[in-house]
Amino acid sequence: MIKKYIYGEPFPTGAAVKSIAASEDKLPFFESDNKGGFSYALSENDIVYGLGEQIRGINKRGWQYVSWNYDNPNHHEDTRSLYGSHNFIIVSGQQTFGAFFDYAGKMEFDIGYTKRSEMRITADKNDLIVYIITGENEKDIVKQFRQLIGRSYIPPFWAFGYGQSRWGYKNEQDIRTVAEQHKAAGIPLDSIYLDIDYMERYKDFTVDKERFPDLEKLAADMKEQGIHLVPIIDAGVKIEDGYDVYEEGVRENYFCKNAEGGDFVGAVWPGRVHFPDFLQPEARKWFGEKYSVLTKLGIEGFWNDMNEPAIFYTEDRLSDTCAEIEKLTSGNMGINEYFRFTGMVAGLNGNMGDYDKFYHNVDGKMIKHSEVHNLYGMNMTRSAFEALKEICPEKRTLFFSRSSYIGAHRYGGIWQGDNKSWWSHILQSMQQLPALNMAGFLFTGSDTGGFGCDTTEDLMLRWLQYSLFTPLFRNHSADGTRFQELYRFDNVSAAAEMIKIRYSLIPYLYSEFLKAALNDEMMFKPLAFEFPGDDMAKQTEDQLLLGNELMIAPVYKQNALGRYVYLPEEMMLIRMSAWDKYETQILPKGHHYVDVKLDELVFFIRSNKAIPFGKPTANTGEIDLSSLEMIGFPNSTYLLYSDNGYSTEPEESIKISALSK
Ligand code: MIG
Repeated sequence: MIKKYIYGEPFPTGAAVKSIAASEDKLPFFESDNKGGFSYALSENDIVYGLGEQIRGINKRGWQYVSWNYDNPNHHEDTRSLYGSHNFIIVSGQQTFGAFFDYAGKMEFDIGYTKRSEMRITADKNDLIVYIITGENEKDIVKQFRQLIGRSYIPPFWAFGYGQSRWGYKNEQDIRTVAEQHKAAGIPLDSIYLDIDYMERYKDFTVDKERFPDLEKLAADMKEQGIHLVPIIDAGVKIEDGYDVYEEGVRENYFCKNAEGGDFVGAVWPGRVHFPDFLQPEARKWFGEKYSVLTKLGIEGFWNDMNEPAIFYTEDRLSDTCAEIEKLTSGNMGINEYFRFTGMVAGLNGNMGDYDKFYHNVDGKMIKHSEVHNLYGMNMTRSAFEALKEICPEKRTLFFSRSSYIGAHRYGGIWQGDNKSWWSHILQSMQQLPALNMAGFLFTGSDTGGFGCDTTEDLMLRWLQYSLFTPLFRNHSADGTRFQELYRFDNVSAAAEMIKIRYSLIPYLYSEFLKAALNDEMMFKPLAFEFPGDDMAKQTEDQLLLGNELMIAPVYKQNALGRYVYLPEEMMLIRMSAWDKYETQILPKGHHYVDVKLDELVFFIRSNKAIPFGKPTANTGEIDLSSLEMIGFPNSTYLLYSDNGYSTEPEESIKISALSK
């Protein structure tokens, strides 16, 4: 059952699609201070799940989190905010219930941080909606919540293939080389991503003619090899005379305004930019239609970046900073002045104060950005999604965004933002998955191999052994870091084998994805969601259930040649050294140390279950569902969901077939 409690005058976020009458009774479970604060007494064994894309564990207890969409490529245990804000939690224990705090501005979730036994949730203002969900168990609560917020986005089938990306591919030749090298190394590939360098001076919806003289031909040549080009679109629009997007936006008042009513100026990659006011329906429509500039050239997928929005600096703050620095440096700079100086410079990027300096036009009323901050990225992706439905109504377009809020899962996927080539970020990504699924984000994954910092071959192999299970499977790295295309490593064949196994698993992964999307369920679950009475399952932070058949337990520590795995029931271990070379072993419930060599993939099949397993192909276009075999326990049946892979009304093309072993 879902109950809705309204405080003050909440800004309509668009998160919920189902309208529910507000309850008149007193808010259960929480104590409200009627100033935006809510407290809950945590019992010793309560677990708190949720918060989507946040740092730390599957169990969120013991830290303070801040919902404030934020570009933080250097995140670690200390971080409080990441790219998305997903204010949905499930408390599981003494009392079990779900709670969604629908609020567009900044919120704090102190989950036993200030006081171990207290959870305190605070919105900046007492203008929000709280939804309380009770149900049979955690899965049931998630399902009800997902019905409240609407069906998850389903990408085209090809989006389940492997993607190669790097910030730094500078021209057409770089792209062709990536395609050739994958082919030469026998590594399947479905997409190559275009980062900001394809644009002319980082201007959205332009193509640099010198470096990409004929993008249409390049896209067509790639498509012939089964490869899709996926360009990036940034939120900020470059200020440049003669640039149509800039000029139209100014003319039609489609950009965010400053306090004086002029167009607000921030600085990001293109230099000085204006930010489209994605909260205006007309601005959304206008910006969305611009994607057709690229779809006309044969582009079928996009990733939306910098849409928190990230702001490197604003002119006002920069000039104040420069004036202050001049004062600080005019004399002999003491240590205190030195730290003030470095602090001020570092504080230019993503400065909280800058988000108070611009406004959205909502039905003629000027709303301060900071009050609706977390809705910006979602509305950028909404703009693209809604326009593309008109432009290409006959097929799904691939979309994923960096920034998001609850509800954004209806318009596209998200990637997990800028991570690092750190071992801890394999685990971090894994721990985000179930919480993201709870909030409806099914099409997601991490920058495989790590975005920032230099990767190593062993890190890449271990990362692949985890990422090959995630719907979005993309190798992405930052300019200036060590190259990490798989063909650059010594043991290319081990990496290639992992990608082939991915392709063999796609029929299963896609089927489980469709089931999760169509039935409002999770694809990746914490063990405790299926084994609620099992105390060890409740503590397991580095294994996940995948779909209804699998459990994954990747190795995420350097130089480890195995790991401890907890089996909540008897399971079948699958050990693959190649897509067509595997051993199986049935292991009893309990703790096991499992050897996993660097070039092996190990995963588990649950009791009395089996999964379909296909043959690898060069790309998803060649996947043949008639050649599936079944791996797993004898006498088990699997229901395979499949469809034509592109229809925008997926349920019309769904085929369900029973496979048995
Ligand atoms: O400030 O476009 O998260 O994936 O490669 C960095 C360059 C801007 C951030 C994205 C990353 C992308 C990068 N972008």
